[in-house]
Amino acid sequence: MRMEKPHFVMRQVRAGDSVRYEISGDLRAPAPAIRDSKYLSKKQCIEIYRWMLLNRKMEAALENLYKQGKVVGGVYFGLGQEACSCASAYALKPDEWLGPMIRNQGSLLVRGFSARDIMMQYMAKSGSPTKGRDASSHFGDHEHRNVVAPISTLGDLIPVLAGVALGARLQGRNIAVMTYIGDGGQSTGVTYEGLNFAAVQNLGLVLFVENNLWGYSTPADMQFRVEDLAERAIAYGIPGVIVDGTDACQVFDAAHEACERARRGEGPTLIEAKMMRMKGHAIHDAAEYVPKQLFEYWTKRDPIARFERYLVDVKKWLTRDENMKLIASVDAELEAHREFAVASPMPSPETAAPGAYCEGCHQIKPKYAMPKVRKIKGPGLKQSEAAVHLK
Ligand SMILES: Cc1ncc(C[n+]2csc(CCOP(=O)(O)OP(=O)(O)O)c2C)c(N)n1
Ligand SMILES: [Mg+2]
Repeated sequence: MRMEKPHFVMRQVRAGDSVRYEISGDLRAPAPAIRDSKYLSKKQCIEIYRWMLLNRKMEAALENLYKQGKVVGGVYFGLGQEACSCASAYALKPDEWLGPMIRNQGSLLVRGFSARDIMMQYMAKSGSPTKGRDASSHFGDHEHRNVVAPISTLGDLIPVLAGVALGARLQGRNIAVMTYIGDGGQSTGVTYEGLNFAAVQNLGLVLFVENNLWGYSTPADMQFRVEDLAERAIAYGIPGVIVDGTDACQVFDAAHEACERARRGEGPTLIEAKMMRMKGHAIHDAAEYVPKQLFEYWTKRDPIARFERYLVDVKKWLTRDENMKLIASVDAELEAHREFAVASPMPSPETAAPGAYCEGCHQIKPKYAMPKVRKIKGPGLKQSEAAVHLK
């Protein structure tokens, strides 16, 4: 799935203590056309488009809530990455598993969290997924939505998700499990360990490497030497795929094919999604270090505008009127969630301590049962040495 290669070079310019980046090359190239999906129906394309709209509009609402002083802590954005979050998670089945990273708020929506859950979480409301105990992304749902709660340490979700796939394998099932890592985070040791383990065990891990060109304020060119991060798949002995992360159809098709491979028990896939982080690292970061031309280049590749043009002008799957109605319905849904979240109470002080450690208040039940194994009887084997095999 080779894609257009942007031909520009970033250069670091130092003057005394200050550092800035200059960019040179051809930044005038027009956005390529969306590629038709091999798998998505008209209805599914429109559904993904709706998730992407909700993702973006929810983040815009969160920015306003932050400016009104209603958010506790920061806000993280996936602006420009909505196609990658939404179309990837859309490829998973309900009983499969997702481990989202901080920018994958769209994936959380697709997986069944509502905009109000995410907004209440940022405002640390008592009705939020963590009941006000965390004010950003550290939540999941093991019971219903099969979402593993992330921790901040970059890369640590990879072996965890590999472990979830191994758990399913011990139940005699091959499932797809999906997680994400940034261009910065993929350089961590645990990324290597987790992916290598998944590779040798043929576990159904679908790893999206979200190459958004920045790891905090460090440009991609300054943190790895390979041209495409998908090349790293060669070192694990697994397929590496490159997609245009701003093209929802390409993202879905790659995710779907990787999930199908996982379900066949053929092992992990690394998918590099090329796109651009269109805001700073978080709301406190104005991203002034990013050359303006880079924003202009990627604005032409805005995932929602491109998908909208594709659905309305190219495929004619939505009339202008239907598109307006769809946008209005997303606005209305979001406004109801925003109002609910704002009006809901903060936790009362006495709820702060209980539940931090389980005092019988949680029932921790395994999602899966015990491994399905059988004992192999062999001559000369003591009972305790008997090997176990999967059924
Ligand atoms: C192991 C580890 N090192 C450093 C950090 C601090 N940190 C948090 S986000 C970030 C930048 C991540 O960049 P990237 O992986 O490209 O993801 P992006 O923010 O671009 O989505 C850093 C260095 C961390 N959370 N974990
Ligand atoms: Mg990055």
